[in-house]
Amino acid sequence: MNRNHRLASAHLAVAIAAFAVASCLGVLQALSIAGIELPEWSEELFYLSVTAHGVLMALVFTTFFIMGLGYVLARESLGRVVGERAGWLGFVLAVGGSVAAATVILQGKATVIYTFYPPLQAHPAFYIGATILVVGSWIWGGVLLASYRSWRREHPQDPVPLPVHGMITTVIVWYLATAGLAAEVVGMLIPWSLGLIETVDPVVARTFFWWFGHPLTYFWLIPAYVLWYTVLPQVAGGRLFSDPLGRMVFVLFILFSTPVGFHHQFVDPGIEAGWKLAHTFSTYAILYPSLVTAFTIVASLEVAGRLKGARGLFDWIAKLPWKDPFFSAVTLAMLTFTVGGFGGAINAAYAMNAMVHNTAWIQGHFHLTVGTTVALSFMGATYWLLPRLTGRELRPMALARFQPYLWILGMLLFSGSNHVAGLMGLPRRIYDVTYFGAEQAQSWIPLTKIAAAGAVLLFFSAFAFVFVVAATVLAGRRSEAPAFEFARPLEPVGDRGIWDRFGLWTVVAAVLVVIAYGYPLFHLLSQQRFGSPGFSPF
Ligand code: HAS
Ligand code: CU
Repeated sequence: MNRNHRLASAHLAVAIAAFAVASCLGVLQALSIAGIELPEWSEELFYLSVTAHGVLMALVFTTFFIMGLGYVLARESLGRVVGERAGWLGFVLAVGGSVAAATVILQGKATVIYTFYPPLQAHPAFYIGATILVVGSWIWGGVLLASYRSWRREHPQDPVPLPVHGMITTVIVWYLATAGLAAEVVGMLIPWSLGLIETVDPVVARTFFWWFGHPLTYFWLIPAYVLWYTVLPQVAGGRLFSDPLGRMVFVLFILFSTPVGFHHQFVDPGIEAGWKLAHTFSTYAILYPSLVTAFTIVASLEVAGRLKGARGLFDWIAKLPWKDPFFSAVTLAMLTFTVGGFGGAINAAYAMNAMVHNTAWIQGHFHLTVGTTVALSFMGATYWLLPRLTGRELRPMALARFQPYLWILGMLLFSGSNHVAGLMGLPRRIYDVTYFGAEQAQSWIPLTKIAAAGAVLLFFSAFAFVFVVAATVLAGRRSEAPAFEFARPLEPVGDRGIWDRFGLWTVVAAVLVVIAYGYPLFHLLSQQRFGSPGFSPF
């Protein structure tokens, strides 16, 4: 194990362990929805599993992976991680918080799904554990910022290396996002679950949740973009088409990730239509950096193909290294995002949202976005990182090559059928899709079976991924660790420019958050409020 990267490796190990457990739960849920009898299964276990799967995948796997990746990139492109001891403290806190939350979930005392909407109420250890996980991640953010500052003092005029530009963006988005979460969890849910206050206001809590919940999705996505911009063109044998475009994209995420949360609350009463429209506009603004990314990355790949001798319109695609598991995983993840992102634009349109909200379409959408675009990018990143961190070759290579394709096939079936079933009215998060024999429900049932077949393939793909990780770490052939190389841009970058002014952009972003949430929250709170006591159905 590379001694410089112990802290990062510890984070990545926790991420992959969480992913392994959550993958097993995922396939059970899909089989259950398809009406397949599982031994000892019940409604209670189903919802427990949905909660554990969501929390472990969306909150634990992603956060730990991103933290690990951040440390690797800081060390390799800035040559330092400042405050490594604090980093270990953050790690211990994050593990402790996750274990506390996972324990009460598995005991059936926190069956509140990963969005933990009140009035569903969990055991206090769930909310406190989640808070401690976030505190751990704040320390990680502080370590990255300290490393950046230390580098900046030595290089006042240089543009920060792009991988770290992206990770600093991630940290800023995370701080802005988790302010909303802290208000909800510390200000409302923890005192409520401890019995210090009797009731909680669901609409206010949901509003704080989505202040956090949407930028959370970009907290997952930006590190994947970092890999696409800074590693993928290098692995493909090309150049990054434009470095400043990458910086602009990251800065736009700082600005527009947060003031968009009402697109999750179109059907919530109590929020004025005008504000829902305002958040719709900012949602469409946040499509722009992804469209720029699509252009820049495809152009970078074309450069790679042309450097390898392609001359025709599309023959550069065949010249790309499709057998490299990092390359295929990440490129398939990107291709998936063309569909998943398009679905996002549909969700963001008020009228169309009414058709898909709370249906299986949504689980189709987020298994394409976070479940493939992000997760498959991270799996690919693991194939890139492992030989560099362990000094061992991937083993078995054939399985690593095959795994991303199996994931895509499984996801095509799983997510495709969920999208269609959602349009036909299948609600999300339900235990019994027969609806006690309702006629409309008949049309959903074949689709749930296709989804289950997809989920089985996804399970095998996840298993293959975890197997490759374990086999490589334990028994991979030792060889000299390849260097961490990042893509060079086509044109050299000049001096530090406007896109490196993180302080300025954070202030602008904070102002946008205050505009987007200040008045709506003031308006909500100035009306007479009615709270709800807690419910736990199981
Ligand atoms: Fe979403 C719901 C809108 C992106 C995750 N989203 C969710 C939920 C999750 C989630 C988890 O407006 C469910 C929450 C819940 O439990 O209730 N989403 C959007 C929009 C975008 C978007 C506008 N979502 C994401 C990402 C996620 C994510 C990213 C996770 C990582 N989403 C919504 C809305 C809802 C929603 C509503 C609420 C629905 C409801 O009613 O509940 C945009 O950011 C998407 C922009 C993306 C693009 C695509 C660009 C394409 C690229 C790939 C190019 C590469 C190529 C490869 C072409 C415009 C960059 C070339 C390869 C070669 C070989 C040539
Ligand atoms: Cu959103």
